Amino acid sequence: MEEKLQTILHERFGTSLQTASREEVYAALLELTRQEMAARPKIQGERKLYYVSAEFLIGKLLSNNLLNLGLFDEARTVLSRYGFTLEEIEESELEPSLGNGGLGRLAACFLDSIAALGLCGDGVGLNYHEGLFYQRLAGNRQCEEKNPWITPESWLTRTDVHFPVQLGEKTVTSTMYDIDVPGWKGGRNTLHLFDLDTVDDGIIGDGISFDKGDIERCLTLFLYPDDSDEAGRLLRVYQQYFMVSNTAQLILKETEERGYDVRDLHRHVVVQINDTHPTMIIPELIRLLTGRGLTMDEAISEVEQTCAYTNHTILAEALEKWPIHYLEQAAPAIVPIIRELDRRVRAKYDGENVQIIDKDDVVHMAHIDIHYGFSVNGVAALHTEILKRSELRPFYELYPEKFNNKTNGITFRRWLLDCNPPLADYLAGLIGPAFRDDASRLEDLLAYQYDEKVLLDLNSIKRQAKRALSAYLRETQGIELDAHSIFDIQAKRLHEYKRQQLNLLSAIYFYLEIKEGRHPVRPITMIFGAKAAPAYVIAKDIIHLILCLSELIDSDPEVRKWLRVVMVENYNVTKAAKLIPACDISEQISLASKEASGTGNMKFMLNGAVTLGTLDGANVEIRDLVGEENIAIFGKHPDEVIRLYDEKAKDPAAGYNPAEYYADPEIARLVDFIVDDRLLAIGCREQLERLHHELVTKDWFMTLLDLKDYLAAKQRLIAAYEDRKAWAKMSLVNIAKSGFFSSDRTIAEYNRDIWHL
Ligand code: 26Q
Repeated sequence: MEEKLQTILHERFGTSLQTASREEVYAALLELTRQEMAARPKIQGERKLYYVSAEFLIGKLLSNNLLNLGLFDEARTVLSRYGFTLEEIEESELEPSLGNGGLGRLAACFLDSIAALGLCGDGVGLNYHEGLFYQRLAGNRQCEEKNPWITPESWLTRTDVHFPVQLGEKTVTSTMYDIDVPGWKGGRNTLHLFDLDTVDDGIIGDGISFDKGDIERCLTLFLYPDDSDEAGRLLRVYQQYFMVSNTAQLILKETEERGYDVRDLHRHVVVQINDTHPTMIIPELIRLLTGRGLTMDEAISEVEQTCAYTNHTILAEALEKWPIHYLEQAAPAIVPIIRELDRRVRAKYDGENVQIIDKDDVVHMAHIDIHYGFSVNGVAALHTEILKRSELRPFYELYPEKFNNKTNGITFRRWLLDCNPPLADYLAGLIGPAFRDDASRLEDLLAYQYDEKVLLDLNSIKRQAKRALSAYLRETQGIELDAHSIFDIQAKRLHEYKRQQLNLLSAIYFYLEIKEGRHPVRPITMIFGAKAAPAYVIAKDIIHLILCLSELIDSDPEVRKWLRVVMVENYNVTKAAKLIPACDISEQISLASKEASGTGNMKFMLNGAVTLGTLDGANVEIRDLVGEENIAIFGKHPDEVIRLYDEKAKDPAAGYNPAEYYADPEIARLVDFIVDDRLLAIGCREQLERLHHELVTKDWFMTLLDLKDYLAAKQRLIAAYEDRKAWAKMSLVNIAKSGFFSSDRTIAEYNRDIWHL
């Protein structure tokens, strides 16, 4: 490798490893890695998977690709010979933030595992020019800025594949870009990202604003931060149709090129629809197949056996519904097909709640997927049960055989081997390297749970990671942390159901205790990482509170010795990889029944953090694996929460009422601090009062209901930290039991039950 790098550096920049800049070394490593990837065989198969997703949150690729190519250790050694680290070289790479959060990152982990297992499957999505906005923190607020990632030195390859797509009245011509997906020790698949040559980065104005009317110039400029931006909804439909029309045309073209008849599509192709965003692929495939001579019956039957749907949420507001006039405007070609699909459903079933087009002429995207797909899966055991029992119950009654669970997973290549080499290397020294290929072998670690030396080592690896994070935050944000304090981390999108506000009430509790002279046995560092959707008002108020509390504490020398509140700017995949190895307490505190799965919970566990969490999503499965004694569970049971919502649906005066909890002076003391003069002196009265009012009058996600139980659980966990050996044992058990959450296991299950590749 050293020689190859020298040659590239010499030929491209007339320099060498001795004299090159970090940027030049990055460019050379990128080129070398791209060459190595191109030399890997493409994974082939009689049956091919297309994983269609509006988001692929792939993150930086250099170290990850080197790892999968088996070049990671060599690269680290060669670089260190010339005084570089791989980490600092990778700083030259811009992160492709082509996703919002969990759903997009899951798609990226899945691509990694599909290739690792040698399965023939490509990802298909959109080539957003700007990733999810860059979050700048200023004036105790989030400011959104553009977040470009495409540079002349990137992983993208422009192809000569183009398709015509009818957008509204006009037909545009797409261009396909490819990114190689190298599998662990194996061949490669591809991520295909479609784009339009006419898109013009020059139309971006202040922050992330642009003219949404000019579709040809703005179509793939931005990834949508979620659906709370009213003005962007129509553009989002244009994007979705553009994505799936290209995907459908690619599928038919490749199937024919592979020598198969599209009349047999379902034997050679399976399409996994990642949430409802790619749903229009169903009518689009039907349209194209009828165009190729199949009858409507034949086309529908083929597509029904080809498409499978994954549901990622039970929050009603996140289930996509589009007024039919949006579709008429953006995707007129498929409207007649959607009407035909609706007609057929009406002929069979009369329940209003299972129709595709409702009485208000609104199209329910998930209903298309469930009627015209052969599989419907949830993403964690609890989530799938809730779908069957409540959210999708009428559909479960129609099609029980379609429903199945696939508990999410994460790729251990990125989330252990790549992000935490000290831990990975230590584990390899202890239990051998088998766990690198087969995550379930991490269980071999259990043999050491009473080994004092190992327990001490694990604690010192954690401390080393905490020091590394402190150094990083010092450089990037000028923040100094105490590596002997407890690192308590909540890193995920900001959303009321995830309840960052609950965590903040515990920060207020500790603050007030310290002010009254009762300090914790050891300092606590509370770290947040979270972006809020730009139009999500309360989420932004919560960020404001995090930042105001942080300022209040930092300016109080008496308190800051014992408590810190730190907000990491622009939380993304890169930041996650720095935070996760350094975490002691993993905050997974969503209102039970609301978090479909969570995947951050798995990443923290794998890196030895102990979970403080509710019985929600995959937390339930984490508890089942590690046992009650190795996790801190608190809060109301999901059944109880669902019951409270049901009561309120029947009678608005019944069910959960925050006022009843606010009447408790201990709770009021914490909540009222949000509008205490000390915070009002720092922050914005309007924002703080709005948040306070929301909590005491609405509190839709039942923060106050779980508050006391949460405080008690957190205090128990903090006390438990003082028995350093017992803590290390908990940490060890968490690492050892995390193998189940490898996305290799998840993908093997998708293949066994759904894809049959
Ligand atoms: C919907 C309509 C219009 C515009 C945008 C959207 C939209 C965009 C993104 C709706 C949902 C999303 C993202 C959802 C998501 O990330 N869900 C998470 O998926 C993870 C992977 O399965 C789970 O672990 C999380 O629990 C779930 O919240």
